[in-house]
Formats: sequence, C-alpha cells, structure tokens
Amino acid sequence: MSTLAIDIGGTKLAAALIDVQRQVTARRELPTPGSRTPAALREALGLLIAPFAGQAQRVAVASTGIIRHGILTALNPDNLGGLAQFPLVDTLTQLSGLPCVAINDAQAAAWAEYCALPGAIRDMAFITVSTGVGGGIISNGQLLSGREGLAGHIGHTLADPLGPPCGCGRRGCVEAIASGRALAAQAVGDLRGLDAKTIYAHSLQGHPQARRLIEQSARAVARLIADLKASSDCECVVLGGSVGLAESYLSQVCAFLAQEPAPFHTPVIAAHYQHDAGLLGAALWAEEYQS
Ligand code: ADP
Ligand code: BMX
Ligand code: ZN
Repeated sequence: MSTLAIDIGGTKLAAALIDVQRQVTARRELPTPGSRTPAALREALGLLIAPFAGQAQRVAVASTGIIRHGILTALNPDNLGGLAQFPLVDTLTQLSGLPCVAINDAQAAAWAEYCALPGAIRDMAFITVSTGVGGGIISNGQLLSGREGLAGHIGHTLADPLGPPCGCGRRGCVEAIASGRALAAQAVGDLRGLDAKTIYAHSLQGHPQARRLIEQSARAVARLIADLKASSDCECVVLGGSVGLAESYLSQVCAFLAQEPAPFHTPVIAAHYQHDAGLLGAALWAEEYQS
C-alpha cells in the first residue's frame, strides 16, 4: 500500500509517496501560500497533490499547528500568516477521495526519528528549528500528543521573560528568539527584511550581527534541551528543520549545551531523515493508526 504523505509547514508544503519499504518517492514542494486564507491553503493543497491522483491508497498529513479531531488550530497564527483554523482532514479527504489522518508536524517527525533509533532507547525528544520551533516527545516508547494535542509544543516554553512577544500570546518563548521567523524579525540594519536562510548564509561568512542572531538561537535551543533533559530524562535529542539542519548549527547547540552542568547533558544528533522526517512520520503514524 502506498501512502500519500503531506507536510504542511509555515514556509513550505511538501508531498511524496511512501511505499511499504518506507522509501520516499516523487517528492515535491510548493511554498505555503502568501495570503493564508483557508481558500488559499485549500487551493495550494489541491495543486500539491494533483500529480499523485490514483497512486496512493491513503493520505497521511503532518502539519504545523495543534491537530485535534482532524482540525488544525494555530498556537502561533503568525506562522501561518494569521490563519487560525483549518479543516485539514475534511479538506484532504475531499481533494483526494482517500481516507486521511493528520498529526502535528513535529510529533510526526519525532515518531519517524524514534523509529530510526536503536531499539534500546525509550525516551527521546525531537526539536525542529524551522519557521517556528516545534517538538515531539517520546516517553517510554510512546508518542505524547496530549488530550488537547498540545504535548511537545516546547517552542512555547520560556527562554527569556524580557524577550520579544510571541504570536502565541506569551512573551520570550524559545520560538520568539530561535525560529526562522524570529531570526528575520530581530534583524536590523543591513539585515532588515532578509529571510532566515539569507541571514544564515551571512553568518557563515562572518557577518557579526548575523552570527550573534544565530548564536542566540542556538543558545536558546541548548537551554531548551537542558530543560527537556531535566523534565523527561531523555536519552537523546534529535534536531531537524531547515535552521536546525543548517551547517554548523548542531555544533553550536552542542557547544552551548556543554556549558550547562553535566546532569543536563544529553547526546544531540541531526535528524536521520533530514527534511523528510515529517513526511515519513505521518506515513508511519498512519500505519499504526489504521492497522
Ligand atoms: P517549514 O517551517 O515550512 O517546515 P523549513 O523547515 O524549511 O520549513 O523552515 C523554514 C525556515 O528555515 C525559514 O525561516 C527559512 O528562511 C529557513 N531556512 C531555509 N533554508 C535554510 C538554510 N539552508 N539555512 C538556514 N535557514 C534556512
Ligand atoms: C509552532 C506551532 C507548532 C509547530 C511549530 C513548527 C503553529 C501554526 N505552529 O510552534 O504546532 O509544530 O511551530 O512548525 O502554531 P513549522 O512550520 O516550523 O514546521
Ligand atoms: Zn509562544
């Protein structure tokens, strides 16, 4: 059975076929629409999946936002251009004519990455540093989603009480300091108006402000990892997302984590499935959910 997996992020939409051997084929991407109305997102999803017609037996979606009863509710609507709610499962069932399940993107990626770890590991956390900062927690071999679907939304834990306001309504969240959107929002002077990818490229070339912004991001993520170690005694943390996977980001996070006291240390590794973790996780989750 082939699964059509879809990953909805704040910056890009991805889709691919996942076969029984868990191979990702025919992967394609589109930008998340600029005008983020429900109609625009529905239209973009239609365009994204059109080439897959007749090639899959079910749809599995990993999406940014709190996913509960098949509905996407944004915790931070700014990441989706103000879009607060979207009927994810109904829309994709209508567009594809196939049965559909949906799960939060970082929870999905956590599940895929957990499945790729050695079997002895039972407790781990996944962090994506991407448009936002998302997370998924595996405790004693189980993915935590929570009654309200909020479990793992660790990007909205406190990094700095005096930090910038976050779109979730809190102030100084990890996401408001470390995410791709935060990097762009905090940039001033010659970096103002640039996206995180471009700011990151400047940091690699030694631009002082860009380097400070990336360091600040990596430091906030390292402190988050120490907090996760303290709260869950995770055996490792897996890092993903386009910022999290960018050159030298992981080594910066590890250097900041090494500055914390030893009981808060845990191995930090790059996502095995790289940019496909959400897609694969949704497909693997659908296998569990529908078997
Ligand atoms: P999504 O959040 O849609 O899942 P990504 O994981 O690609 O998508 O994260 C998007 C964020 O990552 C944007 O802020 C973008 O500017 C930034 N980004 C994309 N590519 C890179 C890169 N090579 N290096 C650093 N940042 C990147
Ligand atoms: C936000 C939140 C999470 C999501 C995370 C990463 C929204 C719309 N999203 O914290 O649900 O997992 O961003 O999302 O409230 P991404 O778009 O960066 O992949
Ligand atoms: Zn927040």
